[in-house]
Amino acid sequence: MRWSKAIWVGILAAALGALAFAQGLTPEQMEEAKQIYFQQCAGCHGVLRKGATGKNLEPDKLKEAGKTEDYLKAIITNGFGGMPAWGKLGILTPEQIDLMAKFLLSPVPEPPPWTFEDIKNNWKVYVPVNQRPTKPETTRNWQNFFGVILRDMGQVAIVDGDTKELVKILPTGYATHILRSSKDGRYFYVIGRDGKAEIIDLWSKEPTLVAEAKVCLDARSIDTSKYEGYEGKYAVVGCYWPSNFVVLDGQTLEPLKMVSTEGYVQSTGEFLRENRVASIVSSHFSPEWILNIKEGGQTWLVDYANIDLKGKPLNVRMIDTERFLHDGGWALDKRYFLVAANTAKKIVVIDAKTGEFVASIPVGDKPHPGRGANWVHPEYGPVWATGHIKDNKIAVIGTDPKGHPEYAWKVVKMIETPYPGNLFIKTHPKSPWLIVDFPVAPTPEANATLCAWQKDDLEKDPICWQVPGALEKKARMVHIEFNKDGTEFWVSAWGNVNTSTFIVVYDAQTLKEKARITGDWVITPTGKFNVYNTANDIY
Ligand code: DHE
Repeated sequence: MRWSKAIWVGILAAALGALAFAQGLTPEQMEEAKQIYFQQCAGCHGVLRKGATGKNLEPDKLKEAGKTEDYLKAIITNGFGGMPAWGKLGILTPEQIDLMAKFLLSPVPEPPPWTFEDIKNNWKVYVPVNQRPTKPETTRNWQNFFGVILRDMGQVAIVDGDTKELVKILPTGYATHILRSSKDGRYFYVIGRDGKAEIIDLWSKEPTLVAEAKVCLDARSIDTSKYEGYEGKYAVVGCYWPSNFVVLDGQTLEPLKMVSTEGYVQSTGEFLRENRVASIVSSHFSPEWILNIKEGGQTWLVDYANIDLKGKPLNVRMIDTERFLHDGGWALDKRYFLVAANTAKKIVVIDAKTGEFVASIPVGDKPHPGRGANWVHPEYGPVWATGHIKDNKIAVIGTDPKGHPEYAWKVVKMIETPYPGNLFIKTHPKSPWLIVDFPVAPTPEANATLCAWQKDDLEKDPICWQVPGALEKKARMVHIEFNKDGTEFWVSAWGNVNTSTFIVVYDAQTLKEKARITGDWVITPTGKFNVYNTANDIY
């Protein structure tokens, strides 16, 4: 007898339901817990709960380690290391915390699949390529637009960097994560936690969503082909679940190719179904993307020259680097790519020109650079820096093997910060300051604080200040972005979904507040991306 898929699914669901009942969870509670786990926990701990940036949460392992329901409730309420205090912050209710503690001690539910067919069926072109403008129709200075993520609203706001006016709000999807620009800056490419990718056209009279595709069920990264001759031809999305990368048409987001990243941890031979794609950058030296495969600890160089040609080889070079790769950015020369292996407490360096693994540099606990910050130091030459989630340190690394070989790929300076819990640091060639946030530090006062170090004199004490109004709004100051000419930088006040907050604009020379962007639409602002700086990798 051949059993239909529906019968199998029914049996599986019933089995899972029975398991859940065994842990005292009804099917409805199980659904709620799965939802909360996906929204708050899976990013760090993985859908299969094997751990990555966060710890392993498999029920057997928890039980073996003597982690009781009460212990789990206390951790979820009060936070731990870089993990937010979900209870204290008011994000989860005591009942939800109770539910989550039970859920963690229950068998791990099977995450659903998402096929190439599913992507095709969830792909839409809103404005065909031949109906898009051939030159900018907007009269605004679109190269100084900022794309501001309104995380919990599932929106991206386009704000005019010259006038600070809201130009347009576009619906993007659940918990939009990052924006990246096409090489000419015309398009913003958007990716959200729900795996939905979009293209926003900034040349239209007003910014317009021109295409969208639901590429996976969970994702964090997107980029485009930037090598000469291939500009904007392809886009690539790095998926968390299912673990794969998907190549799309760069103008329409039509899915072209799906490549699984399931595989083995080279050092242990362990097979990983959850082997997620973290950060992606697009090489300027060859038609290649650099993909960082988190759990497996590999950096993949994906040659996209032949990617949609039948019968041509798909050339992927896999380099074993370090485990739990996360975020990273280019050095000043845009040849060397530096990426955080956050649990290994290392920064990995890849040479995009030769395709070689150059160095693995020990830094502090849980490095988290965002894309990092680049400048030329009077003694060390070109340097790149990262902050850390768990340590109160900024590691400054020499990046000029030719001109300053004695400092290359070494931590030339470890700066002490007043708090741990940094997520992003940023500078601009025209600003003398390195700006640092503390959104995951353990106190609200630290979360509301920003610090600035003088780039050419790292011995000097920083200037730190609590942003007025942030504490009252229960907001964490997060993610710094400079405007096109580097005269000002913007920081988001990340509050909760019921409260509008603000984006504060500072003078990049004096650090004085210049303006505040407010309005009932400013809800949960997180990342902000200036068109010119994002297109040109200026950070
Ligand atoms: Fe992010 C970048 C993953 C939590 C805001 N985030 C990235 C990148 C990855 C990543 C892989 C690099 C993309 C690239 O360059 O191609 N982020 C994750 C997670 O897995 C994690 C830890 C947990 C999760 O569940 O998502 C996580 N990230 C957060 C947040 O809590 C932040 C502050 C708000 C949010 O959206 O949830 C956040 N992440 C950002 C931002 C960037 C980012 C703003 C881009 C920084 C930049 O300047 O490029």
